[in-house]
Amino acid sequence: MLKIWGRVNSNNVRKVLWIAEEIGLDYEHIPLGGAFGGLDDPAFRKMNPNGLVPCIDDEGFVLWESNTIIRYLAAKHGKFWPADPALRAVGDKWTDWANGSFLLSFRDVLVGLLRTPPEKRDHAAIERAFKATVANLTIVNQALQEMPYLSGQELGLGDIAFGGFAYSWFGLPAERPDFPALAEWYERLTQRPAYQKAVMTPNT
Ligand SMILES: N[C@@H](CCC(=O)N[C@@H](CS)C(=O)NCC(=O)O)C(=O)O
Repeated sequence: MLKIWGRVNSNNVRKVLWIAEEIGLDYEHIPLGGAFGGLDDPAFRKMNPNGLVPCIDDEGFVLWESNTIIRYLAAKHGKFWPADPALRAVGDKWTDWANGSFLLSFRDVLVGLLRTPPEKRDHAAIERAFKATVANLTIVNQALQEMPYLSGQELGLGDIAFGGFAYSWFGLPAERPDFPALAEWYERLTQRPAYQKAVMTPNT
């Protein structure tokens, strides 16, 4: 059976759990990292020498890197994996952008507001990161004004890669600017049982 390692409050882990749920896979989830520890266990390091989650073992095939994992599961099961290269690239673009661009700004917001006690926060750094996050979300909002999903006409990998960040954004204890198209897309995600189960878990 597919095994998935990783704590559920990690957006990189959430996307893997979410796609497994959307596809309807049988899997075993093993919480690891953060408060669960275990990243330095020799057995885990052997699977992922980076000592990071998520990591999967699919019947003996071990894989790490969240975006690679969701691409692998999509390709293997023929879901969220359009044959048309251009259509596939639309989803791929957002998948790569989510971690390669968006997370660069959002990480400091998340860590600052959710994982740092108020008295220890670097408010200037959080404000800078928040502004950069808003600029990035303006791009997402614009895209969602033009198509119902980040991956095109249907839910796809780009949405799955970004959906965890959206959940964190809408749960932030901060005043957020209005992004109507993003909010409407997010509302649709929250109606999906797989998203509810895999992504809408406590952030801290
Ligand atoms: N690029 C990697 C990043 C993996 C990563 O940074 N994982 C974090 C959680 S999001 C981690 O394992 N942190 C240590 C911990 O959870 O204790 C991926 O997308 O899988």
